[in-house]
Amino acid sequence: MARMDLENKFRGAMLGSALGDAIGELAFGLGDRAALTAAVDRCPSLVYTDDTAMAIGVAEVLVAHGGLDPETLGRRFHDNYRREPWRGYGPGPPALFALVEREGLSYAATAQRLYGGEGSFGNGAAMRVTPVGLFVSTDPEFEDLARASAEATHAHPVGVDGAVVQAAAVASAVELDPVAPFDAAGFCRRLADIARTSEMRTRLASVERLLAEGARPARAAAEFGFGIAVQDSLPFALYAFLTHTDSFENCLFIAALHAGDRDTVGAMACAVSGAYLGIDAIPAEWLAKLENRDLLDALARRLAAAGERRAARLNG
Ligand code: AR6
Ligand code: MG
Repeated sequence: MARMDLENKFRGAMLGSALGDAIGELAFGLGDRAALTAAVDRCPSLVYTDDTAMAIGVAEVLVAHGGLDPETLGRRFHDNYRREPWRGYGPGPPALFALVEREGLSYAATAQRLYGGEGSFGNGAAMRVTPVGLFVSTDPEFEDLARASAEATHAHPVGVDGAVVQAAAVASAVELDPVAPFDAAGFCRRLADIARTSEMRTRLASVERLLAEGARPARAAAEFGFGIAVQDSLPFALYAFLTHTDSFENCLFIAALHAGDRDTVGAMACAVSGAYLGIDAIPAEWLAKLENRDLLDALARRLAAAGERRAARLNG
């Protein structure tokens, strides 16, 4: 893919995900599209939450080091959390950081001690994985890098699997031509092939079935549930994208107005939509209000350049 096309898609994914996060956060308590549009119009600035703060951490490490490992990434998350603890983090990451400070173990080893020793299956590893999906595209190391990015904070196999599946969704969306016909069932099946846990595979099969049945968003949301677990929230985010592949706005409204975990479902769905449709599909008035837009934009461009250098190295 030419650099311009690639940049267009990378910017669409990074800025799109941040908008899904910020607008999803505004959507809590709102019932319909008119109310959410009015809330966005009233807002002077669209402020993102932990989802985007952590995605920025992942992107910063990837562009600085040309790769990542759980320890380097854990340190970056920890530093960014110290600067902005108010971003709305789930309980897991702050507990992890406190434990690392107290006991001095590695981030990955400490992550294994959370939640009674089973590790987190929250959607935190999936919500922030967009830069990995962009950076590695669909090359053979893709799964290792997605896995390593999760393991800094999430040790539960389902929590890690969610990150691998979401990274694959972003990577596939980059590869696909938005003008060609879209095979939603095929997209789902490829993700199910990549998933390692029966929980994620079963849920991806449900997404495919709901699409075939033409299920309305309320039914899909009720089937997946409204929780923060990645096996509940990621399938609904994929449903929102796959039922509205032609419109970033419609994807965002479905994700933000029907999900339980609105900011994170927005972030995940809109990362994939933005990666598929590119930045030009995102409403300019939303982009104009996005907090730290220039930083996100610069990271997306640097990821595109780094991803290209990496592809050249792998191919040559
Ligand atoms: N057993 C029971 N509940 C669990 C388990 C487990 N093994 N793992 C996770 N949970 P956490 P995150 C539940 O704290 O994944 C922000 O609002 C538990 O209820 O690891 O980074 C973001 O915007 C726990 O509180 O954090 C996202 O919405 C929850 O999953 C979200 O938080 C989250 O897991 C990201 O959370
Ligand atoms: Mg959040």
